[in-house]
Amino acid sequence: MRARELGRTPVVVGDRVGLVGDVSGAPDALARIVRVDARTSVLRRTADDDDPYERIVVANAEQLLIVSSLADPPPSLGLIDRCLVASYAGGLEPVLCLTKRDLAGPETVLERYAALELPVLVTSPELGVEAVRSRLAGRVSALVGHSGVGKSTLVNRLVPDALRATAAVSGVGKGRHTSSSAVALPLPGGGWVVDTPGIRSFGLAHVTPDDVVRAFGDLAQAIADCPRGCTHLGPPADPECALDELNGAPYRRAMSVRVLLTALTESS
Ligand SMILES: Nc1nc2c(ncn2[C@@H]2O[C@H](COP(=O)(O)OP(=O)(O)OP(=O)(O)O)[C@@H](O)[C@H]2O)c(=O)[nH]1
Ligand SMILES: [Mg+2]
Ligand SMILES: [Zn+2]
Repeated sequence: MRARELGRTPVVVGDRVGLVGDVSGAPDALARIVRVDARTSVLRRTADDDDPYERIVVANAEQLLIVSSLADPPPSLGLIDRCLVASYAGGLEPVLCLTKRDLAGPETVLERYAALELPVLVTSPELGVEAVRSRLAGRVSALVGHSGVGKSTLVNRLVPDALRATAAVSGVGKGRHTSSSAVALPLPGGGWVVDTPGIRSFGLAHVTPDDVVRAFGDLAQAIADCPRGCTHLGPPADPECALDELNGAPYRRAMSVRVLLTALTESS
């Protein structure tokens, strides 16, 4: 339980805390959280873009696995864009995790994000999870995505005694979620994986275009030359955006980041 002196300080999954009391973990043992350590990263989302109430999805995660199924439900590029934006803004390294390869191919999704040079994991019941395992080894990673994309299925394959409930995709989009709270589980080889409940949208009311662009070293330097208040979308919105002066790979990356930034101007 929380100690009274914590006041309103939120305690979220991934937080590192100080405990006093009985930390044996035995049934009926009672310990109090007396301190929440400074966070190294914070993944935030708002309920939607018009409701600026911010919630923290996970604290201290180093990686965000953006989980999308290739079919059933079909991939939502808009949600992937939004999760990428939140990940860059929150200081997490994004990883694209495409599930249900047995049902459809990954080509269209991969093409959209190619210039971002993201790590990509592709899974299916027939493929082993070794690549996922080595990606997560020794690090704190969170899984986010729509309901029914296979987050808990993947966690169960990584952490055999996790026993996370999974369920057929029947009520997706109707507010039915199989997992109802975020849980951090220790990985057998070290590191943690955080399974989160499915989300329908990812509100970005708290994110500015600069937050996103600054996650890319070369682009961060370039936008120092942008006019004040530039949204980096290019003409006609920003005819003097310095991203248009780039060439080669940085230019291609900048144009991909622009695709993501349009998520900030659309509603979730
Ligand atoms: N064909 C196929 N089905 C899969 C795959 N991965 C998961 N599934 C199925 O997809 C359904 C949903 O999986 P879950 O793991 O419960 O999905 P979730 O993302 O945890 O869903 P929420 O907890 O509601 O957010 C289950 O019936 C799984 O068996 C896959 O690679 N291929
Ligand atoms: Mg789940
Ligand atoms: Zn600009």
